[in-house]
Amino acid sequence: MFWLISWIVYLFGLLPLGLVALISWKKLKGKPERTLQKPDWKKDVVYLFTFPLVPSVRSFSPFALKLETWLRVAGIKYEVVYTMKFSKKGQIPYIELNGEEIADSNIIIKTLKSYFNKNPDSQYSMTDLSLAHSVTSMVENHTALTGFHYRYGYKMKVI
Ligand SMILES: N[C@@H](CCC(=O)N[C@@H](CS)C(=O)NCC(=O)O)C(=O)O
Repeated sequence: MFWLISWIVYLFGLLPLGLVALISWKKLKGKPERTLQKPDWKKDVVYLFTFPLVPSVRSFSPFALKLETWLRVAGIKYEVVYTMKFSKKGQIPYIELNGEEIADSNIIIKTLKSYFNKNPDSQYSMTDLSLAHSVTSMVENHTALTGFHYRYGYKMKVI
């Protein structure tokens, strides 16, 4: 083993060993634990984390707009917390419910439907729900990206 290390050092210098040491140290150290944004939460209140308000629309995040609208339609008690801090998945919106962070609007809706036993879609047929699923998928995974490209690619002022 020692001869291998000395040959590596001889051929490449200390750089590869330094890199291996750095990667191992980072892996051993692990990720810093995330702390709750709302440590003083109340039971069964949904804390919705979203971008701060802008003058022209309720939210400039389409996903946050969808989620907040769904919360209102479902009649679930929620509080909005404006933030620029992203979720553990690196996105906004996300919620904290009873001290637990849940990210991704679709996962949040699915979780809340089952936790609060609320389903505003219950009167729709399987055909309607399938169509809605396809349209949501198309809009969120494709159309929205075109909008983001327009907004950030062409319209965002470079500071
Ligand atoms: N699938 C996610 C998408 C959320 C999303 O893309 N949010 C945007 C803001 S509107 C974001 O956080 N983008 C940052 C990134 O993806 O790095 C959801 O439904 O919540």
